[in-house]
Amino acid sequence: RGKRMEDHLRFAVCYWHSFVWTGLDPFGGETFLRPWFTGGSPMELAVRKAEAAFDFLSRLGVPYYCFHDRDVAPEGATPRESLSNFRHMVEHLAAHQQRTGIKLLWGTANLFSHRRYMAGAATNPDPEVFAMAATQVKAAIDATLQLGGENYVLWGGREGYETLLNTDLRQELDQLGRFLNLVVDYKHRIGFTGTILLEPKPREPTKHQYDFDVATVYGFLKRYGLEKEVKVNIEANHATLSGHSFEHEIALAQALGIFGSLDMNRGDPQLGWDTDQFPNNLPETAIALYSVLQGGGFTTGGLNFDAKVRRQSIDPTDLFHGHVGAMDLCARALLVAARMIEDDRLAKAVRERYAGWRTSFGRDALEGRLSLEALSERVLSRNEDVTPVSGRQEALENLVNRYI
Ligand code: GLO
Ligand code: NI
Ligand code: NI
Ligand code: NI
Repeated sequence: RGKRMEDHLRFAVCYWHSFVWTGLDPFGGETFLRPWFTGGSPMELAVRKAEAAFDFLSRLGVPYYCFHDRDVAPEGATPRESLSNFRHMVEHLAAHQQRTGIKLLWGTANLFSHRRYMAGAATNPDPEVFAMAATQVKAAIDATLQLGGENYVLWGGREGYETLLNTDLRQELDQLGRFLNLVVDYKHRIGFTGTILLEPKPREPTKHQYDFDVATVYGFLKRYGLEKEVKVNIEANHATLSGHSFEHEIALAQALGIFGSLDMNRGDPQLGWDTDQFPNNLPETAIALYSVLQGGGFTTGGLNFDAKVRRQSIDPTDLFHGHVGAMDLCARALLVAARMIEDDRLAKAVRERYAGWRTSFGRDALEGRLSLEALSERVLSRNEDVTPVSGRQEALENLVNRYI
Protein backbone atom coordinates (compact mmCIF):
# COMPACT_ATOMS: atom_id res chain seq x y z
CA ARG A 1 0.00 0.00 0.00
CA GLY A 2 2.45 2.60 -1.20
CA LYS A 3 5.12 1.46 1.22
CA ARG A 4 8.38 -0.31 0.53
CA MET A 5 9.35 -3.35 2.61
CA GLU A 6 12.20 -1.34 4.17
CA ASP A 7 9.64 1.12 5.54
CA HIS A 8 8.40 -1.58 7.90
CA LEU A 9 11.82 -2.41 9.34
CA ARG A 10 11.37 0.03 12.21
CA PHE A 11 13.45 -1.95 14.70
CA ALA A 12 14.34 -0.65 18.13
CA VAL A 13 16.67 -1.91 20.85
CA CYS A 14 15.48 -1.41 24.42
CA TYR A 15 17.92 0.15 26.86
CA TRP A 16 16.67 -1.74 29.94
CA HIS A 17 17.29 -5.34 28.87
CA SER A 18 20.47 -4.62 26.95
CA PHE A 19 22.35 -2.01 28.98
CA VAL A 20 20.77 -2.00 32.45
CA TRP A 21 19.79 -5.54 33.39
CA THR A 22 22.66 -7.35 35.11
CA GLY A 23 21.28 -10.88 34.96
CA LEU A 24 19.48 -10.93 38.27
CA ASP A 25 16.24 -12.85 38.71
CA PRO A 26 14.06 -13.67 41.75
CA PHE A 27 16.38 -16.58 42.62
CA GLY A 28 19.82 -15.16 42.04
CA GLY A 29 21.94 -12.03 41.74
CA GLU A 30 23.95 -10.40 39.00
CA THR A 31 25.69 -12.61 36.48
CA PHE A 32 26.93 -10.11 33.88
CA LEU A 33 30.22 -8.29 34.30
CA ARG A 34 29.86 -5.66 31.60
CA PRO A 35 32.45 -2.87 31.86
CA TRP A 36 29.70 -0.23 32.14
CA PHE A 37 28.30 -1.77 35.34
CA THR A 38 31.25 -1.12 37.68
CA GLY A 39 33.70 1.59 38.62
CA GLY A 40 33.10 5.32 39.06
CA SER A 41 30.21 7.35 40.41
CA PRO A 42 26.64 6.58 39.33
CA MET A 43 26.72 9.49 36.86
CA GLU A 44 30.08 8.42 35.44
CA LEU A 45 28.64 4.97 34.95
CA ALA A 46 25.57 6.40 33.22
CA VAL A 47 27.81 8.31 30.81
CA ARG A 48 29.86 5.19 30.03
CA LYS A 49 26.71 3.14 29.65
CA ALA A 50 25.34 5.62 27.10
CA GLU A 51 28.60 5.45 25.14
CA ALA A 52 28.53 1.65 25.18
CA ALA A 53 24.85 1.66 24.22
CA PHE A 54 25.30 3.87 21.18
CA ASP A 55 28.42 1.95 20.16
CA PHE A 56 26.30 -1.23 20.25
CA LEU A 57 23.36 0.36 18.41
CA SER A 58 25.64 1.73 15.67
CA ARG A 59 27.41 -1.59 15.11
CA LEU A 60 24.04 -3.29 14.92
CA GLY A 61 22.81 -0.69 12.43
CA VAL A 62 19.46 -0.43 14.16
CA PRO A 63 17.44 2.73 13.41
CA TYR A 64 15.77 3.22 16.83
CA TYR A 65 16.11 2.74 20.58
CA CYS A 66 13.77 3.08 23.59
CA PHE A 67 14.46 3.90 27.24
CA HIS A 68 12.99 4.58 30.71
CA ASP A 69 14.12 7.70 32.60
CA ARG A 70 15.86 5.56 35.24
CA ASP A 71 17.66 3.41 32.66
CA VAL A 72 19.72 6.31 31.42
CA ALA A 73 20.30 8.30 34.64
CA PRO A 74 20.61 7.26 38.30
CA GLU A 75 18.00 8.07 40.93
CA GLY A 76 19.29 10.89 43.14
CA ALA A 77 18.87 11.46 46.88
CA THR A 78 15.90 13.75 46.19
CA PRO A 79 13.42 14.09 43.29
CA ARG A 80 15.19 17.31 42.34
CA GLU A 81 18.55 15.57 42.11
CA SER A 82 16.99 12.72 40.08
CA LEU A 83 15.56 15.27 37.66
CA SER A 84 18.88 17.04 37.25
CA ASN A 85 20.69 13.71 36.66
CA PHE A 86 18.09 12.83 34.05
CA ARG A 87 18.25 16.18 32.28
CA HIS A 88 22.02 15.98 32.15
CA MET A 89 21.94 12.50 30.62
CA VAL A 90 19.30 13.57 28.08
CA GLU A 91 21.90 16.04 26.77
CA HIS A 92 24.33 13.15 26.36
CA LEU A 93 21.68 11.11 24.54
CA ALA A 94 20.91 14.06 22.26
CA ALA A 95 24.59 14.31 21.33
CA HIS A 96 24.81 10.55 20.67
CA GLN A 97 21.67 10.65 18.51
CA GLN A 98 23.07 13.59 16.57
CA ARG A 99 26.41 11.85 16.03
CA THR A 100 25.01 8.44 15.02
CA GLY A 101 21.65 9.29 13.40
CA ILE A 102 19.93 6.77 15.67
CA LYS A 103 16.42 7.88 16.63
CA LEU A 104 14.13 7.46 19.62
CA LEU A 105 11.08 5.27 18.93
CA TRP A 106 9.63 6.04 22.35
CA GLY A 107 10.46 7.22 25.82
CA THR A 108 8.87 6.12 29.08
CA ALA A 109 9.16 6.48 32.86
CA ASN A 110 9.98 3.71 35.31
CA LEU A 111 7.12 3.85 37.82
CA PHE A 112 7.66 0.37 39.21
CA SER A 113 11.22 -0.27 40.49
CA HIS A 114 11.56 2.22 43.34
CA ARG A 115 10.12 1.24 46.74
CA ARG A 116 7.85 4.31 46.73
CA TYR A 117 5.81 2.55 44.01
CA MET A 118 5.43 -0.74 45.89
CA ALA A 119 1.68 -0.13 46.19
CA GLY A 120 1.17 1.45 42.78
CA ALA A 121 2.05 4.71 41.04
CA ALA A 122 -0.95 6.46 39.41
CA THR A 123 -3.33 4.10 41.25
CA ASN A 124 -1.59 4.59 44.60
CA PRO A 125 -3.99 6.15 47.12
CA ASP A 126 -1.11 8.23 48.53
CA PRO A 127 -1.34 11.62 46.77
CA GLU A 128 2.41 12.25 47.24
CA VAL A 129 3.19 9.09 45.29
CA PHE A 130 0.66 10.13 42.61
CA ALA A 131 2.45 13.50 42.40
CA MET A 132 5.86 11.81 42.15
CA ALA A 133 4.59 9.64 39.31
CA ALA A 134 3.37 12.81 37.58
CA THR A 135 6.79 14.42 38.12
CA GLN A 136 8.57 11.52 36.43
CA VAL A 137 6.13 11.25 33.54
CA LYS A 138 6.27 15.00 32.89
CA ALA A 139 10.08 14.91 32.76
CA ALA A 140 10.09 11.80 30.56
CA ILE A 141 7.64 13.36 28.05
CA ASP A 142 9.74 16.54 28.01
CA ALA A 143 12.80 14.41 27.26
CA THR A 144 10.96 12.44 24.58
CA LEU A 145 9.92 15.68 22.87
CA GLN A 146 13.44 17.11 23.14
CA LEU A 147 14.93 13.95 21.62
CA GLY A 148 12.43 13.81 18.76
CA GLY A 149 10.83 10.61 20.09
CA GLU A 150 7.95 9.34 17.95
CA ASN A 151 5.78 7.92 20.77
CA TYR A 152 5.47 7.87 24.54
CA VAL A 153 4.69 4.58 26.34
CA LEU A 154 2.98 3.87 29.65
CA TRP A 155 3.18 0.32 30.90
CA GLY A 156 1.26 0.06 34.17
CA GLY A 157 4.01 -1.78 36.01
CA ARG A 158 2.51 -1.65 39.53
CA GLU A 159 -0.97 -0.52 38.50
CA GLY A 160 -2.91 -3.51 39.74
CA TYR A 161 -3.87 -5.25 42.95
CA GLU A 162 -2.57 -8.02 45.16
CA THR A 163 -5.75 -8.57 47.17
CA LEU A 164 -9.26 -7.24 46.65
CA LEU A 165 -9.80 -7.18 50.41
CA ASN A 166 -8.06 -3.81 50.72
CA THR A 167 -8.59 -2.50 47.17
CA ASP A 168 -11.23 -0.09 45.87
CA LEU A 169 -11.31 -0.91 42.16
CA ARG A 170 -13.55 1.99 41.25
CA GLN A 171 -11.34 4.52 43.01
CA GLU A 172 -8.10 3.15 41.52
CA LEU A 173 -9.45 2.99 37.96
CA ASP A 174 -10.72 6.57 38.30
CA GLN A 175 -7.27 7.67 39.44
CA LEU A 176 -5.65 5.92 36.50
CA GLY A 177 -8.14 7.53 34.12
CA ARG A 178 -7.48 11.00 35.56
CA PHE A 179 -3.72 10.47 35.44
CA LEU A 180 -3.89 9.49 31.79
CA ASN A 181 -6.06 12.51 31.03
CA LEU A 182 -3.43 14.72 32.64
CA VAL A 183 -0.76 13.11 30.46
CA VAL A 184 -2.78 13.64 27.27
CA ASP A 185 -3.56 17.21 28.26
CA TYR A 186 0.14 17.91 28.92
CA LYS A 187 1.18 16.35 25.63
CA HIS A 188 -1.08 18.77 23.75
CA ARG A 189 0.00 21.80 25.76
CA ILE A 190 3.70 21.28 25.03
CA GLY A 191 3.11 20.40 21.38
CA PHE A 192 4.24 16.78 21.51
CA THR A 193 2.70 15.28 18.37
CA GLY A 194 3.79 11.69 19.02
CA THR A 195 1.35 8.98 20.06
CA ILE A 196 0.68 8.06 23.69
CA LEU A 197 0.67 4.27 23.98
CA LEU A 198 -0.59 2.06 26.81
CA GLU A 199 1.05 -1.37 27.04
CA PRO A 200 -1.38 -4.08 28.21
CA LYS A 201 -0.21 -6.94 30.42
CA PRO A 202 -2.47 -9.18 32.52
CA ARG A 203 -0.26 -9.89 35.53
CA GLU A 204 3.34 -9.64 36.78
CA PRO A 205 4.47 -7.83 38.83
CA THR A 206 1.00 -7.48 40.41
CA LYS A 207 -1.40 -10.38 40.71
CA HIS A 208 -3.93 -8.58 38.51
CA GLN A 209 -2.91 -5.63 36.32
CA TYR A 210 -5.56 -3.08 35.34
CA ASP A 211 -4.36 -2.84 31.72
CA PHE A 212 -5.08 -6.57 31.29
CA ASP A 213 -5.32 -6.88 27.49
CA VAL A 214 -6.36 -4.88 24.42
CA ALA A 215 -10.09 -5.33 25.06
CA THR A 216 -9.79 -4.21 28.68
CA VAL A 217 -7.67 -1.21 27.74
CA TYR A 218 -10.20 -0.20 25.09
CA GLY A 219 -13.03 -0.29 27.63
CA PHE A 220 -10.92 1.77 30.02
CA LEU A 221 -10.07 4.35 27.33
CA LYS A 222 -13.75 4.66 26.33
CA ARG A 223 -14.85 5.15 29.91
CA TYR A 224 -12.36 7.99 30.44
CA GLY A 225 -12.90 9.57 27.00
CA LEU A 226 -9.46 8.71 25.67
CA GLU A 227 -10.12 6.22 22.87
CA LYS A 228 -9.19 8.75 20.21
CA GLU A 229 -6.10 9.97 22.06
CA VAL A 230 -4.32 6.82 23.20
CA LYS A 231 -3.25 3.70 21.33
CA VAL A 232 -1.64 0.45 22.42
CA ASN A 233 1.84 -1.01 22.43
CA ILE A 234 1.26 -4.76 22.11
CA GLU A 235 3.80 -7.26 23.41
CA ALA A 236 3.85 -10.88 22.16
CA ASN A 237 4.55 -12.43 25.55
CA HIS A 238 1.89 -10.26 27.25
CA ALA A 239 -0.66 -11.42 24.67
CA THR A 240 -0.01 -15.08 25.44
CA LEU A 241 0.03 -14.41 29.19
CA SER A 242 -3.50 -13.08 28.87
CA GLY A 243 -4.57 -16.24 27.04
CA HIS A 244 -4.61 -14.66 23.57
CA SER A 245 -2.33 -14.95 20.58
CA PHE A 246 -0.14 -12.03 19.50
CA GLU A 247 -2.08 -11.72 16.24
CA HIS A 248 -5.41 -11.63 18.08
CA GLU A 249 -4.28 -8.63 20.09
CA ILE A 250 -2.94 -6.86 16.99
CA ALA A 251 -6.06 -7.52 14.91
CA LEU A 252 -8.39 -6.47 17.74
CA ALA A 253 -6.47 -3.23 18.29
CA GLN A 254 -6.74 -2.50 14.58
CA ALA A 255 -10.46 -3.25 14.57
CA LEU A 256 -10.93 -0.85 17.49
CA GLY A 257 -8.70 1.81 15.90
CA ILE A 258 -6.08 1.78 18.67
CA PHE A 259 -3.16 -0.12 17.13
CA GLY A 260 0.11 1.68 17.77
CA SER A 261 3.34 -0.28 18.15
CA LEU A 262 4.83 -3.67 19.03
CA ASP A 263 7.08 -5.01 21.76
CA MET A 264 8.63 -8.02 20.06
CA ASN A 265 9.55 -11.14 21.96
CA ARG A 266 8.45 -14.77 21.96
CA GLY A 267 4.86 -15.42 22.98
CA ASP A 268 5.73 -18.56 24.88
CA PRO A 269 3.00 -21.19 24.38
CA GLN A 270 3.87 -22.66 27.77
CA LEU A 271 2.71 -19.38 29.32
CA GLY A 272 4.23 -19.05 32.80
CA TRP A 273 5.63 -15.53 32.93
CA ASP A 274 7.09 -12.81 30.73
CA THR A 275 10.27 -14.58 29.64
CA ASP A 276 11.34 -11.86 27.18
CA GLN A 277 13.04 -14.25 24.80
CA PHE A 278 14.00 -12.92 21.42
CA PRO A 279 11.37 -13.83 18.83
CA ASN A 280 12.44 -17.05 17.12
CA ASN A 281 9.35 -18.60 15.55
CA LEU A 282 8.83 -17.77 11.89
CA PRO A 283 5.19 -18.86 11.35
CA GLU A 284 4.05 -17.14 14.58
CA THR A 285 5.83 -13.92 13.74
CA ALA A 286 4.68 -14.01 10.10
CA ILE A 287 1.02 -14.31 11.11
CA ALA A 288 1.40 -11.43 13.56
CA LEU A 289 3.09 -9.20 10.99
CA TYR A 290 0.49 -10.21 8.39
CA SER A 291 -2.07 -8.53 10.67
CA VAL A 292 0.15 -5.46 10.88
CA LEU A 293 0.49 -5.22 7.09
CA GLN A 294 -3.22 -5.87 6.58
CA GLY A 295 -3.90 -2.84 8.75
CA GLY A 296 -1.59 -0.69 6.60
CA GLY A 297 1.68 -1.19 8.51
CA PHE A 298 3.17 1.14 11.08
CA THR A 299 2.57 4.86 11.18
CA THR A 300 4.51 6.03 14.23
CA GLY A 301 5.07 2.62 15.80
CA GLY A 302 7.70 -0.01 15.22
CA LEU A 303 9.18 -3.28 16.41
CA ASN A 304 10.88 -2.81 19.76
CA PHE A 305 12.80 -5.87 20.93
CA ASP A 306 11.60 -6.09 24.52
CA ALA A 307 13.88 -9.09 24.82
CA LYS A 308 16.92 -10.12 26.75
CA VAL A 309 19.62 -12.75 26.61
CA ARG A 310 19.44 -15.53 29.23
CA ARG A 311 21.25 -14.74 32.49
CA GLN A 312 23.89 -17.37 31.79
CA SER A 313 24.76 -15.62 28.49
CA ILE A 314 27.57 -13.69 30.10
CA ASP A 315 29.41 -13.10 26.83
CA PRO A 316 28.18 -9.71 25.52
CA THR A 317 28.39 -10.94 21.93
CA ASP A 318 25.26 -13.00 22.70
CA LEU A 319 23.40 -9.71 23.00
CA PHE A 320 24.51 -8.92 19.48
CA HIS A 321 23.50 -12.33 18.15
CA GLY A 322 20.13 -12.14 19.89
CA HIS A 323 19.28 -8.92 18.08
CA VAL A 324 20.72 -9.98 14.72
CA GLY A 325 18.71 -13.20 14.84
CA ALA A 326 15.55 -11.36 15.83
CA MET A 327 15.87 -8.71 13.11
CA ASP A 328 16.56 -11.40 10.56
CA LEU A 329 13.51 -13.35 11.71
CA CYS A 330 11.24 -10.28 11.57
CA ALA A 331 12.50 -9.32 8.12
CA ARG A 332 11.80 -12.85 6.88
CA ALA A 333 8.39 -12.82 8.57
CA LEU A 334 7.55 -9.56 6.79
CA LEU A 335 8.40 -11.17 3.45
CA VAL A 336 6.19 -14.16 4.27
CA ALA A 337 3.39 -11.79 5.29
CA ALA A 338 3.78 -9.79 2.08
CA ARG A 339 3.54 -13.01 0.03
CA MET A 340 0.37 -13.95 1.92
CA ILE A 341 -1.11 -10.64 0.85
CA GLU A 342 0.10 -10.75 -2.75
CA ASP A 343 -1.15 -14.27 -3.38
CA ASP A 344 -4.78 -13.11 -2.92
CA ARG A 345 -6.00 -16.51 -1.63
CA LEU A 346 -6.71 -15.10 1.81
CA ALA A 347 -8.33 -11.97 0.46
CA LYS A 348 -10.49 -14.16 -1.77
CA ALA A 349 -11.54 -16.31 1.19
CA VAL A 350 -12.54 -13.16 3.04
CA ARG A 351 -14.50 -11.86 0.05
CA GLU A 352 -16.36 -15.18 -0.17
CA ARG A 353 -17.13 -15.25 3.52
CA TYR A 354 -18.55 -11.72 3.47
CA ALA A 355 -20.42 -12.07 0.18
CA GLY A 356 -23.73 -11.49 1.99
CA TRP A 357 -22.77 -7.88 2.49
CA ARG A 358 -22.93 -7.31 -1.27
CA THR A 359 -26.62 -8.19 -1.67
CA SER A 360 -29.28 -5.61 -0.90
CA PHE A 361 -31.02 -7.85 1.64
CA GLY A 362 -27.62 -8.55 3.19
CA ARG A 363 -26.80 -4.89 3.68
CA ASP A 364 -30.24 -4.06 5.09
CA ALA A 365 -30.10 -6.99 7.51
CA LEU A 366 -26.49 -6.73 8.59
CA GLU A 367 -26.55 -2.98 8.97
CA GLY A 368 -29.54 -3.28 11.30
CA ARG A 369 -32.18 -1.64 9.11
CA LEU A 370 -34.64 -4.55 9.40
CA SER A 371 -36.63 -5.16 12.59
CA LEU A 372 -36.86 -8.54 14.27
CA GLU A 373 -40.36 -8.89 12.72
CA ALA A 374 -39.08 -8.22 9.21
CA LEU A 375 -36.21 -10.63 9.65
CA SER A 376 -38.52 -13.39 10.99
CA GLU A 377 -40.98 -12.81 8.18
CA ARG A 378 -38.29 -13.35 5.59
CA VAL A 379 -37.07 -16.57 7.22
CA LEU A 380 -40.57 -18.00 7.86
CA SER A 381 -41.97 -17.10 4.42
CA ARG A 382 -39.43 -19.39 2.74
CA ASN A 383 -40.11 -23.07 2.95
CA GLU A 384 -36.49 -24.14 3.43
CA ASP A 385 -33.89 -24.23 6.15
CA VAL A 386 -31.12 -21.70 6.49
CA THR A 387 -27.69 -22.93 5.38
CA PRO A 388 -24.87 -20.63 6.44
CA VAL A 389 -21.97 -19.51 4.31
CA SER A 390 -19.06 -21.61 5.49
CA GLY A 391 -15.46 -20.52 5.51
CA ARG A 392 -12.39 -22.62 4.86
CA GLN A 393 -10.53 -23.07 8.09
CA GLU A 394 -7.72 -25.63 8.10
CA ALA A 395 -6.56 -24.83 4.61
CA LEU A 396 -6.17 -21.17 5.54
CA GLU A 397 -4.43 -21.86 8.83
CA ASN A 398 -1.80 -23.84 6.95
CA LEU A 399 -1.34 -21.24 4.25
CA VAL A 400 1.49 -19.48 6.06
CA ASN A 401 3.68 -22.55 5.59
CA ARG A 402 3.45 -22.29 1.80
CA TYR A 403 5.26 -18.97 1.82
CA ILE A 404 8.16 -19.79 4.11
C1 GLO B 1 7.26 -5.59 31.14
C2 GLO B 1 7.12 -4.68 30.03
C3 GLO B 1 8.16 -3.59 30.07
C4 GLO B 1 7.72 -2.42 29.26
C5 GLO B 1 8.58 -1.25 29.49
C6 GLO B 1 8.07 -0.06 28.79
O1 GLO B 1 6.78 -6.69 31.10
O2 GLO B 1 7.14 -5.35 28.83
O3 GLO B 1 9.39 -4.07 29.63
O4 GLO B 1 7.71 -2.72 27.90
O5 GLO B 1 8.62 -0.98 30.85
O6 GLO B 1 7.44 0.76 29.63
NI1 NI C 1 28.14 14.98 31.22
NI1 NI D 1 7.20 -4.42 26.96
NI1 NI E 1 6.92 -7.45 29.05
